[in-house]
Amino acid sequence: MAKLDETKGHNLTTIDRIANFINDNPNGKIIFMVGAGISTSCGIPDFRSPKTGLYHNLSKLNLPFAEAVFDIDFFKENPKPFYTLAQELYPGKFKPSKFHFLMKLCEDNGHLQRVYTQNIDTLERQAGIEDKYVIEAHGSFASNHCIECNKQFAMEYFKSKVNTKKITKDGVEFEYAKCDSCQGLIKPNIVFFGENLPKFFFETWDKDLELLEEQEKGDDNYLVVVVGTSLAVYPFASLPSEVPNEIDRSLINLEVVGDFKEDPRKNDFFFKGSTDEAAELIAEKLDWVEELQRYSDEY
Ligand code: CNA
Repeated sequence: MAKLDETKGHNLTTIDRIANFINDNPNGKIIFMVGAGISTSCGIPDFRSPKTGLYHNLSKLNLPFAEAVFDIDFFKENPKPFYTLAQELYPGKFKPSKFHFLMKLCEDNGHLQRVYTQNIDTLERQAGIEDKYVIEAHGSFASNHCIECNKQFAMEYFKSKVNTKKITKDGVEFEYAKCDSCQGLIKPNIVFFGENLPKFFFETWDKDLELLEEQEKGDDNYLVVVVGTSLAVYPFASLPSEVPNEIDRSLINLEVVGDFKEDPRKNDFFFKGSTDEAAELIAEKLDWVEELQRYSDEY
């Protein structure tokens, strides 16, 4: 696909905006808001890309509607589609992308404020980004709980059940992970439709938002970079619209989405192309190419 770097009246490209921000501001900090698009090059399909997205591929699971795989009421009735998907997506099978490592390099160089991620693949942490910077807004596979009594369980228990499927004459069967206290179903702490986002997501965003609002008063400068997301799932999708007008927003994606489309601002930047290509171009401008390659090679 042709790369389009729209400049909307300002003379900088998106890549230059991000690279210059880092070069020119010793205290400059970036808030990344990311989605499934940063992990597609790792081999994990996103939800909504036509033909390759998970929703396109879910027909084999006989779901009443595609989102049912992440619907808590549906899971209570039939956990099998989620188990089938979990088996495909389980962390440990994938290597972080160039974009994950670019965010890690931002941390290494003191330019990372936060990574808000909708992804459940834990690749930000696997890229080495310190936990305090990563907000997994939709949870992850890392911990598990009973959906009836909330008892917490170690990752390994659910993992072992997901990985011991049986092939029967009726197809694939799983032995579902059940709570040893109440026999309720156990599921990873991934936020399903109909469940609340974790408290720390809202608490951290409130604090970061305060910093953005007070930028004028402090020594730090901030830039918001939205990457690889359709901005279709709320409340995460509303984060870019809450960013104060004075803060520049950049979007790196295959398409213009969400608030960048509905309520575009003069100081928005858009790079139309792959997230890994953007990572390489930004690294080139910053002389980070070798480190980026090293992270990728040594993983
Ligand atoms: P989505 O709705 O599938 O949107 C993905 C977006 O990324 C689309 O706008 C694509 O055009 C764009 N995109 C895809 N590949 C690339 C690429 N290589 N370069 C640039 N842009 C690209 O996914 P969202 O993250 O917006 O939706 C939120 C859901 C997806 C969350 O609840 C996640 O849990 C869920 N999800 C997570 C994963 C994962 O953990 N890797 C995978 C699939 C879905």
